[in-house]
Amino acid sequence: MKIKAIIAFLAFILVISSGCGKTDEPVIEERIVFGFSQLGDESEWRTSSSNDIKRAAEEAGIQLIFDNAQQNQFNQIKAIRSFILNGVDVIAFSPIVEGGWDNILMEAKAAGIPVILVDRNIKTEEEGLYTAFIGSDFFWEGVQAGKWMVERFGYRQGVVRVAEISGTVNSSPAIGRHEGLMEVFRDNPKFVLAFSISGDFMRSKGKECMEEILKAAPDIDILYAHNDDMAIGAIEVMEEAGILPGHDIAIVSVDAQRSGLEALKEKKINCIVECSPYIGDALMELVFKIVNGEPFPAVTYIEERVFTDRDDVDSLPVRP
Ligand code: GZL
Repeated sequence: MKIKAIIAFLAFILVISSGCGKTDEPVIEERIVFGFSQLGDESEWRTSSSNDIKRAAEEAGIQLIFDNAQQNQFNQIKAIRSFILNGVDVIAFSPIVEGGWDNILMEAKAAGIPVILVDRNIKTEEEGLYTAFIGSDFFWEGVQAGKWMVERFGYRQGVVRVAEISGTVNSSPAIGRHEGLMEVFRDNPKFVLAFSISGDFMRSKGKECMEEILKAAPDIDILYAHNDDMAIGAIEVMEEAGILPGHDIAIVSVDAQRSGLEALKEKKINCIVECSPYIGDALMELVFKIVNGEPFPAVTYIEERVFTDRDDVDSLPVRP
């Protein structure tokens, strides 16, 4: 009997020491801490982007530290540095402009913290300063805008004159959307960029730009606005001047957010190239893969569509 008792006791010790016995200690999963620097809140698109990232982090159980830089690169750099000092697991940011990021990204690299570019891209002197990019192909968007112009106006005799209200100077969307359009115009020389001015992706500046365009190039056929907010601002000025938007002057916009789609339904905008801010879930998936050491794509382009005033209204997306 004694032997059996001793064996049972030794077995008990073995089980406990091996840790395979049941423990009532709660297993606390370490939550991923994710620092995100948002560039600002200049447009409907940006608001949708911020809301989607917050929603996706909440649903993924990721602890999000969110900073709004109010359209100031220095604030973004400060936010990224604070994420580094906080020792977050992953940093991501939507870079307001392409340049000026090398030093802060070298600090993140030295701290061993992976960095994801979200939405916009950057240019750096050094290679390998960020881990992945997830966003849109802005050059493709510019090409789609140009293709619609050729399809809708290519039959015209003579020159087709286009004015451009571009986004934030030196931002990757403004650069890509311009270069994509120029690519199409190189193959269709009857299309001429008669005037270009930056509206910083803001509705208020879109109004100011359209006033300038009506002074400098009143005889344009098409307005190309790099986002809906600036297109809506331009529409207000056109209507105040007795110009029928989408008719007297055709309008091509980018984003396909709520106000742009409303104007498309009213045929005040003729074509919108979609730029999707709804990348929150894909971003969180990328964060998990990077943290868990799983394979992940270095570049993820979001699928996007082109909407026109000839689409069935019921087929258009409904935006929150
Ligand atoms: C594009 C994004 C742009 C949107 C604008 O990915 O960076 O910035 O097109 C927004 O509406 O302001």
